[in-house]
Amino acid sequence: MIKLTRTKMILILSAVIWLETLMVYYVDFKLGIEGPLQGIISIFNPVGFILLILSFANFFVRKKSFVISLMVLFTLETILLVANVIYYREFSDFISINTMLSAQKFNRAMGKSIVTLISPHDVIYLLNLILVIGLPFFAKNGLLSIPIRVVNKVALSCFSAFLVVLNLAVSEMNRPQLLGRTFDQTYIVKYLGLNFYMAYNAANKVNEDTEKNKVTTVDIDSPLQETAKVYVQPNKKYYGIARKKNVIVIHLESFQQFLINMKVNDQEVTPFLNSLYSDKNTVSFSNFFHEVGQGKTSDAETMLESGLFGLPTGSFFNKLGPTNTFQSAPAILSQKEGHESAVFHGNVGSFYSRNKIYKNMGYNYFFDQGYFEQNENSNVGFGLKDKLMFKESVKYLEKLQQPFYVKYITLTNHYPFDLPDEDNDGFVKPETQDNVINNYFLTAHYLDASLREFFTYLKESGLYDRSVIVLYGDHYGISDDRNKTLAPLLDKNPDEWNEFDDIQLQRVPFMIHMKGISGQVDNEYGGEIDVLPTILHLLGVNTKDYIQLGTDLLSKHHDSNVIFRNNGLVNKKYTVIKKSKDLYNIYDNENGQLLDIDSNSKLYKKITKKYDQERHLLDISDTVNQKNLLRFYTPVGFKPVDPANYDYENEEVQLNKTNSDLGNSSTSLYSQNNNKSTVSMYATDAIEDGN
Ligand code: GP9
Ligand code: MN
Repeated sequence: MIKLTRTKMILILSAVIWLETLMVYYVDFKLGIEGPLQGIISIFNPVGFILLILSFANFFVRKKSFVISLMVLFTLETILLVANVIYYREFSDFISINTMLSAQKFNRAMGKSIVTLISPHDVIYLLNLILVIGLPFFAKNGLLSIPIRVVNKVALSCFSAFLVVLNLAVSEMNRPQLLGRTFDQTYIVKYLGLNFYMAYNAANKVNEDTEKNKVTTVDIDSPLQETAKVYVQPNKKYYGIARKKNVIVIHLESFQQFLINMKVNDQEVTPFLNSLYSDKNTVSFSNFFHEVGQGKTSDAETMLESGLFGLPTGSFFNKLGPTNTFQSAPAILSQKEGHESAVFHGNVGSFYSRNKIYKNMGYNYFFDQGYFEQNENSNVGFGLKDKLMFKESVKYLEKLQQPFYVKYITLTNHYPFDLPDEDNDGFVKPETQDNVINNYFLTAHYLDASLREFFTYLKESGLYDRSVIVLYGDHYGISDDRNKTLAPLLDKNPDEWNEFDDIQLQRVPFMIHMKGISGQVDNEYGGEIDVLPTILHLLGVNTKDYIQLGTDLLSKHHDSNVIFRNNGLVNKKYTVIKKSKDLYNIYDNENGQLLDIDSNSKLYKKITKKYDQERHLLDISDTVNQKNLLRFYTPVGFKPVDPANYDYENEEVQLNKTNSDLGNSSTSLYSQNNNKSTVSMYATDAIEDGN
């Protein structure tokens, strides 16, 4: 009979959970582990936490207490693992504290016919049952009664904690801001392990709840009063001109305004967008800025859909989106104007918790990566190449009831801007010493070509005439630390580059394209927060009762102060950066020079007062979001969204059912085309498409 010491017992049981966790990672979960470093991290990430948890039993001196606590901890770890496996099989997601508390969903997975969710290798978990039952038996031998020396106990726990910290450090190196930006819970599990994810999720939940619980219904009063002051009257010339049209929003990933009309090696980088920019049917903005924080793409989405800002740190989508109340574009348009809504995106649906948030926003459909045909060449970076995403979307788009509100989130023009050679149609990249910059022009060029193909289809199929198409760049692609290398391509001197230039480069495109709109390049200053009221007014929806913090860009009363999430303000005349509590750098936009004025001067005081006033909008936004205040306020005529009404599985079946249920009254393009698909009208030169 083997004589086990306490330490050996803990190590053996930890090893069992560790190996089972690895089996779960590689057999049950789809973590998208790529490359050797991620592989190594994923193999070792469970160790620290498991040891830390099981070694807790060491702190019980009496043998009986030690054995019982070890049994309990080991059983808990097993339950956690098995429950996650079963839950994942149903939802492709991990258990969060919220799902445990909202019994409905949890029970759905746990209560689902066990046969459908069970897999042959689950038999291995029975081993744990045997171990637990056998534990008191092993305890009979003498050695387990010898308590571990205090130093050793502490050493084991410290060593485990050290492993957790080491894991965190290596992961942050491989994926900077892993926790700060909380891209995706899959990433947290892949890099930091399931236990870490559960603990992190629980800590966040406690944090959020303390914030939210401090709140009462009257807390909405002040944001309501303040946003009422923000609202501006729409411009009669534009109000309602897109009523009952389809809305196609195209999110241009990492696309900066400087690309528009730019030439590299005598070639236009984005010839199609250039033509659109000055088209007689496009209102284009030349002084439009992104306003995202760490949540980047998701912050842009937050502003455009909800009219509120992202958070000061992290992504609102991940942190609060899954549980917050929204009054956002898809629900407003569905309720006011009858739009059916959908999102198309080539990445997995769990990224930025989109698969949860879109339900809270009232999106009828979300077509993520899994809905698109893929092969070994179709993906790059985060997912499906744009040309294929657009093409693949059409079989769903044509079946949406019109008018529809759809959003396309492009992906290929994303850091590090990789594009296989065979996808290059002959574009010659610039040759700076920074390959990221060089490649950026190539992927932007590719994105441009994918848009041309999509527009051609829209025209072919007739959708074009019935749609307003909104395009915007979500945020920078070239980060500030690369701007000096970029400068010569923009005909700027890198030695003179400064913070003023960095801010000016945060311009991104914003274009509204619609047949019959009186097109022009509008030099008004604005930012992403202004898009929602602008679009809603074009569609003839009154925004007065909504808590939205931007102002209609087409209104004569538009507020042209643009505030950045983490510092800075730009308006028609000045660019202001706060350096410390009472020190502001104020630049004159006309010449880029620092204003040489005394901090006691009237002008300085006026500008800095305005700065603080405008930035107060961020505080209002944070209060509304962090306290989830929209749950206490429902605008007149708006029905709160029930996320349970939306299901993003088997969406093709849902679409077909709606089309056939509606019969002759179906307004989808497909129905209008006598139930004939328009997919063959889509032409792409993407090589993966067999061309
Ligand atoms: C991921 C994509 C990129 O799905 O939207 O997000 P980003 O890294 O730009 O925030
Ligand atoms: Mn982005």
